[in-house]
Amino acid sequence: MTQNRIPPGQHLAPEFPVLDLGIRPDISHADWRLRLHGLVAREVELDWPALQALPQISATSDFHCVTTWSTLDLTWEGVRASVVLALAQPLPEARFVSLQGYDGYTTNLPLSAMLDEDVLIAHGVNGGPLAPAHGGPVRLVVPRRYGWKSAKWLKAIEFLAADRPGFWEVRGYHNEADPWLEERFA
Ligand SMILES: Nc1nc2c(c(=O)[nH]1)N[C@H]1C(S)=C(S)[C@@H](COP(=O)(O)O)O[C@H]1N2
Ligand SMILES: [Mo]
Repeated sequence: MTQNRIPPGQHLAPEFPVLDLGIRPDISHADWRLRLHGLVAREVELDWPALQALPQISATSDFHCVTTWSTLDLTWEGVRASVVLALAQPLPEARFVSLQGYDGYTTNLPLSAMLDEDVLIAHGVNGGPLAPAHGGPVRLVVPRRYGWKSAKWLKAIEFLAADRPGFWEVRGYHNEADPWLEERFA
């Protein structure tokens, strides 16, 4: 059964690898903020207690990095991205989001993809808090896209009318990043 859960060109990693640009920001729970801005009716700055006060869920999904490793059955704890985004009341013109991490990393998604029910703003994985190396205190998890769309150390979500390619997207990675279609490079 595991086999048909591994997208083409991927292989199973022995554990959950760590991959990023090598800048690992050290953000305490007390210092963490998530800013929602751009085409919104209400700009929001969420802190750790405010995130904890939202409805918490736990959801299991698979993770596929474009460098060909996959990790199955990661159980994430956090808040549905759709719940967080609704706080800002996105304007009708908003059709894309730009995600920014505390390391300066950016990536982009259609707003509709951010609203998929399996997209999580996560602060825990596999029964423990999200380790700093995996993007703690808080990261995005987008199971239906290659891992580079799952921004670690999540700092800001900007709502846009026009798409704005992120760090890897401007360096030749595919804008859509569906692992089942092998959308690796543009
Ligand atoms: N802020 C930030 N998020 C990031 C990255 C990064 O360099 N910076 N790398 C991406 C890539 S390419 C992958 S595969 C995943 C890896 O997540 P992991 O280190 O928890 O396995 O994080 C993604 N999110
Ligand atoms: Mo990746």
